[in-house]
Amino acid sequence: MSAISHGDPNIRVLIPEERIQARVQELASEIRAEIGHGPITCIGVLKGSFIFMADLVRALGGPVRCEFLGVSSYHGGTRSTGVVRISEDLRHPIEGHHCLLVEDIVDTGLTMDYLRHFLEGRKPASVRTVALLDKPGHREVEITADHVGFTIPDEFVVGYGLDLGELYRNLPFIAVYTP
Ligand code: PRP
Ligand code: 7HP
Repeated sequence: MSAISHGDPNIRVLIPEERIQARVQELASEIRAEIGHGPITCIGVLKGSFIFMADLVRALGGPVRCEFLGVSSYHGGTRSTGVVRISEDLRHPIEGHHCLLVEDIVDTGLTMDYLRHFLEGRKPASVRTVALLDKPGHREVEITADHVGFTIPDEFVVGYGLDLGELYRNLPFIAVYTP
């Protein structure tokens, strides 16, 4: 049996696909209501945000630029190393742009905190943040995304872009992983 099937004994569905899809539409409406209908530069944090980013930019509609930052702090495990490493920079300048940092999850908060400052250093017109998942029980820095899809308990989750050792990103739902 495939390690990513519903039959995997290590995973339990936490947020089904339909709820994610409905919430992404709502988030897009909230974000457009806040930023307006002008251009938004969406900056997806790789790798985890790639599926959320793909769904969100289509839901946002209107003029949208897509940029990505390659970042990693978990290095394959279930605990943050506390060191945020940028492995791939933005391809284009964002000076004067209204930017939206797109994250799959805020856990310790270290990544979002670091990236917010990093982006502000590039002189954008504004930086707003969206995270599909928020795990507030695990914070090491006080930060909350401007827009949050779901608040989840302090458990390790996989699916919809989130991985464990690079597996499970392709699940269409969010699941709790228990070894
Ligand atoms: C994950 C996730 C966020 C970050 C959140 O990335 O995608 O970017 O951790 O955690 P934090 O709030 O504790 O900083 P990871 O380092 O696992 O890399 P990946 O996205 O390539 O899986
Ligand atoms: C990073 C991360 N990656 C996958 N699942 C989680 O619960 C995570 N928290 N932070």
